[in-house]
Amino acid sequence: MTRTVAGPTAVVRIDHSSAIQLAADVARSCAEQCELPGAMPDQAAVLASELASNLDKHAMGGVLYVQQLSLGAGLEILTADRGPGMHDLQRCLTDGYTTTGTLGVGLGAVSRIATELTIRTEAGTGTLVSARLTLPGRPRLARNTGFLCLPAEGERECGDTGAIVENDNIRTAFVVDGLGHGPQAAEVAQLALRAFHAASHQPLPQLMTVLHRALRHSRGAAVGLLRLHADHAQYCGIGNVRTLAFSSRGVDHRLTGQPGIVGWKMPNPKAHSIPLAPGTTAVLHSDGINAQWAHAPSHFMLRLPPPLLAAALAHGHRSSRDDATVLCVQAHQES
Ligand SMILES: [Mn+2]
Repeated sequence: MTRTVAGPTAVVRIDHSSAIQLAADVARSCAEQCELPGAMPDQAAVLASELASNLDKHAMGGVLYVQQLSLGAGLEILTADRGPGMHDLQRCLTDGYTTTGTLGVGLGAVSRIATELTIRTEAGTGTLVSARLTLPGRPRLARNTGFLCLPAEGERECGDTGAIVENDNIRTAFVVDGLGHGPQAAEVAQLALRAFHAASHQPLPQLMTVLHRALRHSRGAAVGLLRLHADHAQYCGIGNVRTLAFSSRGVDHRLTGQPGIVGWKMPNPKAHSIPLAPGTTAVLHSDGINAQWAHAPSHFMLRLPPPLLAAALAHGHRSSRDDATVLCVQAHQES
C-alpha cells in the first residue's frame, strides 16, 4: 500500500522583492522539517528563490506554495500568477508542457535542480509551475496527484485535510472539511484522517460509517470519498465536499454529498458508480474553493496536470474566509 499525505501548505505572496528571501527561508525550513538529506534543504532554498524572483520580475499577483509531498518522500514548490504568461516559454514548449529541458527565462537553475518539473503557461491567464525535489523510490501514484491544503486567512492550522491511498491498483481519495475553521476544526480533520487510514480498504459506505463513529464527539465534518477502479469510480459523500470528473473535452460528472454532517447527523451513506473514460481527471475540494469554477472551465484548465490544477484552483478560485483543500488525481496512470 502506498500513501500520499501532506500537511498544511505554506503560502508566500510575492508582492515585493523582500519576499524572495522569505520564500527561500520557508522552503529550506520545510525541507529540514521533512528531514530531506544532504544538500536538499539548500536546493529547496535555491528553487524557491529562483521561482520567487521570476514572479517578482515578470508576473502579477504571484503566489508561491511550499509543502511536504509525503512522509520522507520530498518537497513541492508551486507557483501561480495572473499573467502576463511567458511568451518565450510558450514558444519553446511544443505542447505547452515539459518535465525537462532548457527553459531560459531565469528558470535554468530550477530545471537543473528539480527532480520533477511541470510548467503550463497561457498568455493573458498566467503561469503555473510545480517544482519537486524527491527521493528515489517514490510511488508512481504521487506523480499523478496534486494536493493543496490552505488555512483560512489569519489561521495557522487547517480544518480541512485529504489523502489518497493505493491498494492493489485501486486508489481511494479522501477530503474532509471540519466544521468551521481554526484549531478545533483541525482536530476534527486529523481524527478523520487517522480513521481513514485505518479503514481505507473498506467499501465506501462502511468507510463513511467508520469516519462517522470516529467523529462522534467532535463538531462534525463534511467528507468526500472517491474510489478509482480501472474503468469506473465509486463515490460516497456527506455534506459540502465537491467531487468532479472531467476530461479535456469538459466536465463529465459533478457530485455533491448527501445532506448531513459526519459525526453528528448522518443519513445512511450511499455509494454511486460513474464510468471513467480514459484521460479522466478527478478533483475533490472543500467549500473554500468556489464551486463556480466548474461551470465553464477553460480549455487551459481542463488540460492541466494534477499538481498545477490544484495550484490554479487554490490561487484563482479561493474564498479566503474558509480553509481550502483540493486533491486532484489522474484516473488512468501513464505506464
Ligand atoms: Mn469549509
